[in-house]
Amino acid sequence: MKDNENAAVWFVDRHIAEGRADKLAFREADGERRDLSYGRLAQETSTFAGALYRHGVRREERVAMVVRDQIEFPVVFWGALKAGAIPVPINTLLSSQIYEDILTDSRASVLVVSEDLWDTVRPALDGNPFLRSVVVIGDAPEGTESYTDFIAGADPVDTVQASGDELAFWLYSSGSTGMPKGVRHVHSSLQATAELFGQGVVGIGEDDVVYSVAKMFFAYGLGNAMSFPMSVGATTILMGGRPTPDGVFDLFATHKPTIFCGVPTLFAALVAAQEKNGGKPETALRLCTSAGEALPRDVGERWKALWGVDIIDGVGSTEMLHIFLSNRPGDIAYGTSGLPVPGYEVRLVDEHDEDVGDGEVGELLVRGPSSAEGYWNRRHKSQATFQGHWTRTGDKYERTAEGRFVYCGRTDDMFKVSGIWVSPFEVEQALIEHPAVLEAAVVPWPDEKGLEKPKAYVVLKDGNNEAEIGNLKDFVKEQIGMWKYPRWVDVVPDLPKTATGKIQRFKLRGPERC
Ligand code: 3SK
Repeated sequence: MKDNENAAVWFVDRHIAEGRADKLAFREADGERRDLSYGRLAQETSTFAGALYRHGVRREERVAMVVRDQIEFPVVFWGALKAGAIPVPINTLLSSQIYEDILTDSRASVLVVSEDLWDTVRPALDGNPFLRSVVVIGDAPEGTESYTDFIAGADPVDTVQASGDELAFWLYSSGSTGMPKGVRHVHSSLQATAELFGQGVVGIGEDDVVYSVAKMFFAYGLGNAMSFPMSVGATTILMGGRPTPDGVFDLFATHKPTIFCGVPTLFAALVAAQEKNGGKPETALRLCTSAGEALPRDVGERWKALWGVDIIDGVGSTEMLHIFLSNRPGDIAYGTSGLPVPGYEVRLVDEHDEDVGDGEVGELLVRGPSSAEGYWNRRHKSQATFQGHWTRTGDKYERTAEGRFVYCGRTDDMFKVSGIWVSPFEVEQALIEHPAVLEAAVVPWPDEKGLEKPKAYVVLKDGNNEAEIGNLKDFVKEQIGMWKYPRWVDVVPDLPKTATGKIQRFKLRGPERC
């Protein structure tokens, strides 16, 4: 991509010049099960851009998207970029109140919504002074326009010239607490992540078929399912609905993805389901990626034993757009987040911003070409996160003597027991090594003296009951030491999580925590 080029030229229009007009870009595995070739994608994005102009949308105006993983997602996203507008994909699992907050905060003038999400989005629009067009993909309720009518008769337009430094799109980071923040990204970041992680680490190529359980509104899914495959002319399988183990097994058999991008909770559920079903799964997979939270070692090793395919676990952030620290094919240490992705640099620092040595815990800072421009209208938060070239992640890590990074928790999840730091993640890893435990979350809880001790919430695997977990406290003590074991264990049906699968430990903490 040239410095003065709109990202849509490299990701969309280039494929026509390179002879891929007939190549399959996107295939829906559910819903209407439609296909979209690179040729049609190029045409439809130019038409969508023309429709935006016709509706009076000007450069830099925001086009909010509450759109499922379906073929209109890439059309609206790249169509908006072609017009010089700013697409703002939004999590499809939010409440009406949060949609109202985000739509007001972003001041979007156009909103595109998938039909089945309309009932939740509709109450968010009352009194919104910024929206001029509300477009529903499907039948248009009163006061909206159907997607078909919105684009009907629009003249396709040429992609506007834009520089790599110009703002291209925003993503609202889910934020484990409080109101999501609009993270502003530039055109060149899309290509940087596709080249550094997608091509450089995953080795994605034109013949790959990708399936990502992380949806495209999430930075991890946007790269996995859209920009990485589109950077090489590969194919993506889209599933709009919620992934279940049976749904994923079906998709593996029918669509034969070669790259599967998952999250730890789903890998754990797939391993448990496969172990229960028995037999050796047949797939076309050559590599899996994991992110969202650290992949427990046990889950990675059991997946590899069952499928014979590695999972490269990595860590990224919405602020850095994608993964910057990762294991690599052929160089994997399960239970670690691997090494910096070539093209990124990382540091671990203490509370005085001094670098810490190997074996010590510090906050992870990262620098690289895909960092965001900042948050929208959050000056103090932007200043606290984006410090010169470095971006603070809020994650605590330890670097081993071999240079691999081991996740220790969020800066605000760590707590001290008898004056020694405890990483909830380490205790959770020990708990899920128990054969009856599917998932675990550990939080500080005050004992009778008001001193904080670990408390565990565990979800059992299907078919297991409390009688089968035996003494989980001793089980943990034996693995990771006396002071870290959970003093209380509650068996629960599920754990509170963000839409992208991160455990919301703050929801489990006792009210007394200072
Ligand atoms: O949570 C992560 O690890 C992640 C990875 C890629 C892109 C975005 C995020 C938040």
